[in-house]
Amino acid sequence: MGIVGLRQAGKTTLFEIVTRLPADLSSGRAEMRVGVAQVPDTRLDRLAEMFHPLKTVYASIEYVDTPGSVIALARSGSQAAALREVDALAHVVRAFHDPAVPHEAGAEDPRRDIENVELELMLSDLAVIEKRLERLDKDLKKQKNPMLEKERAALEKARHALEQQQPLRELEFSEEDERLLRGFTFFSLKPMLYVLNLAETDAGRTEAAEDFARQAGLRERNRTAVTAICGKVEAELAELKDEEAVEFLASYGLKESAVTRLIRASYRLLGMISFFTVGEDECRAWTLREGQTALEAAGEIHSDIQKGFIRAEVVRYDDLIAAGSLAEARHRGTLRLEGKDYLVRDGEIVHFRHSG
Ligand SMILES: Nc1nc2c(ncn2[C@@H]2O[C@H](COP(=O)(O)OP(=O)(O)O)[C@@H](O)[C@H]2O)c(=O)[nH]1
Ligand SMILES: [Mg+2]
Repeated sequence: MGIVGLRQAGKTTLFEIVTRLPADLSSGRAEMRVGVAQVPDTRLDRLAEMFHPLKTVYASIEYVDTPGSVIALARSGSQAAALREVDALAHVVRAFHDPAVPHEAGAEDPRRDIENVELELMLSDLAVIEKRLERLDKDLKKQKNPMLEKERAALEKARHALEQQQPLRELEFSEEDERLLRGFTFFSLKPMLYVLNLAETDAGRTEAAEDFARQAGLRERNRTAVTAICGKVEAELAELKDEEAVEFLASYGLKESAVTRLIRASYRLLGMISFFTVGEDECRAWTLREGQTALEAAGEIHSDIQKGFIRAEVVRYDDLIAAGSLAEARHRGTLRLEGKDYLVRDGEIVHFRHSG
């Protein structure tokens, strides 16, 4: 997930909180920085209580911090190309006021920033489309080709939307068009998480994201989510020990860190689900996309397990908790045997029977 936004919006602060990486003292660095965040999961915590494993492994998301302003970035060739590689964007939108931290566009105005950044991303996509269409027109003049015709039609549909200032993620494309367009890695087609960076005085407003989404008309938008966080409060929180953290949160009227919510929202927006493997050695969350099969799930763990796949033993999280043990779940019949094509669902505990 690429963290983008205007200058001084709080991108690096957010990046360092979610990845728990130390502050980068070489301020003004020009490169992108990559880090990994663990995805908090109370289900996995509960499974670990049941199995007392030596190790508990959470799912993870890779975040990329981008330097400077996304507006400059979208206009530059090489950095824009690097950012096109991410699966989704997290746009950090500044909603805090601090005279000591000047805002790139004057005063803070989240809706204006969202519009401006979206416009820039759409212009960048449009440039890619124009270039490709020019090429396609030349090729199609030389010779008819139904595949290229299809590509041209999909690109023209995309161009039309962008000219109406409609981001591509809001369109409905056929599966074939979606496949044709995927290779262009358009910015405005990527799922978008808006991260409102709140003022300290608003840190306790847990409804801030929902309110803003409603006011700004972001709720109905496809592949779009909104979450809120106060970068400054969370950065201080990250420095504290557990007991102190609880007290600190309470002083803002909060029960949990907003980071948990933010990482979960990222995971959902990316269309990821988790299945679990359990045992005395390890309890672990593995990542799949919705609609992937038991055979693909096996491949996530090891290619040998995939190759030697015989059956998957599957039990829903709630059923395992209700049963209290795998043996009891088997006894109750809530633990099932499934084949290769079984579609794994979020929260299932899976054990693969395999040969070799
Ligand atoms: N007052 C206040 N300052 C913040 C907040 N989040 C970040 N900052 C400050 O804003 C400045 C810019 O933050 P940074 O994360 O470097 O922004 P970036 O340019 O988008 O990477 C830093 O001095 C941060 O300490 C916040 O929630 N409240
Ligand atoms: Mg930065």
